[in-house]
Amino acid sequence: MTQFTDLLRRTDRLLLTGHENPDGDCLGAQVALWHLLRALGRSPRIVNPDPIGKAHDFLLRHTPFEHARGESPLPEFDGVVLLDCAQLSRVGQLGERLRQSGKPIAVIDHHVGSERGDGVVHMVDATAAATGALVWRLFREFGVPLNQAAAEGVFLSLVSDTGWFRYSNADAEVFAITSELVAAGVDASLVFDSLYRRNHPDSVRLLADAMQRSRLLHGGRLAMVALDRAWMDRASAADFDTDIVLDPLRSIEGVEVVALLKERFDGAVKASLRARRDVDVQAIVAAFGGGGHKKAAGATMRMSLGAAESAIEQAVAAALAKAGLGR
Ligand SMILES: [Mn+2]
Repeated sequence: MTQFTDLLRRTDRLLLTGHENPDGDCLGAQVALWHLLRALGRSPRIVNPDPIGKAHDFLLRHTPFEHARGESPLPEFDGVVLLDCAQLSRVGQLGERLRQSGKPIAVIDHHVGSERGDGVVHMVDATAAATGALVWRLFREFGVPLNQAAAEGVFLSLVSDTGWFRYSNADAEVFAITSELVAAGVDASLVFDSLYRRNHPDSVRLLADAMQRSRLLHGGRLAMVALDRAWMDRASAADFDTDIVLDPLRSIEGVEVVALLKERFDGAVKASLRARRDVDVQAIVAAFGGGGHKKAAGATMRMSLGAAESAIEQAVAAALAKAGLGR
C-alpha cells in the first residue's frame, strides 16, 4: 500500500476541496472520491472555495457540496484532499485556512509539476486526461465498484477535460473508462443538457459580442479576446461560462493558439490559453507564474488588461517561432 492510499484509508474525516471556480473535472473527481470514501465507511465532506454553479447543480441529486466563501465555519476534519490542483494558493482564502489547520494534505492531480505542490502525499500523473480518471483508478485499487453517482462524477471529469472526447488527451484509457461508466448507468445526454442547454437568453448575445471583440494576430496564428471588468459583470449576471468563447476561435483555420484574457473584480487578469498542435502553452504561462497542460493552461497576471494583452501577444510570438510556426 502506498503512503497515499494509506492516508485515505486511515483518515476518517477528509475534507475534499479544489481550485477556485471549480470546473467539471474538479467537481466530478470530488463526487467520485466522496462516494469511494463513503463506501470505505469514512465521513468525507466536500468544501470548495466557491459554491457550485448552476451548470453543475445536477450533481446535488446525489452528492452534498459545501463552500467556505467568506468566514463560513469549516466542519471538523482530520485531513485534506486537494483535487485538480496542487497548491493551497489556488484554493483562495480557504487555502490559507487549510494551511493554518496543520492537517495533512493529499493531492490528486494531473497537472505538470504537481508532485512539487503542497501535498505531503500525492497521486499525480500528468499523462492522465483528467483528475477524475485518477479517482477511477483508486476505485480499482481499493476494489470498490463504482455506484451510479460516482460513475457520473468520473464521466463529468472526462468530458470536461477532453472537450467531450475531441481533444488529443482523449486516449484509450478515457474511452475504456467511459464504456464502463455508461454501463454503470451514466446518462450522457442528461449530463450534456444539464451543462449546455440551460443558458440564459443573454448568453448568445454575449458570445456574439465576445467574437466581435476577438482579434487575429501573428498572421492569423493567434486568436485573442480580452474581456474587461464591465463585460465580466454582464457575463456573471447571465451566468455565462466564458470558456465557451474559446471554441469558435479555435475553429478558425490556421489558428495555433487561442488566448482568453479576463479582467477580474480585483483588477488582476486571468489568462486562459489553448494550443492546437505544437505550441506548449504551459511553458508560456509558466513565465507568468501559471500552469496547466501543454495544450491548455492558465495564469493569473497582476497587471492591467492592456499590459496582459501585449505580454501574451509577445510570449506567443516567441513560442510560435520556437515551434517552427513563426514567420
Ligand atoms: Mn483537470
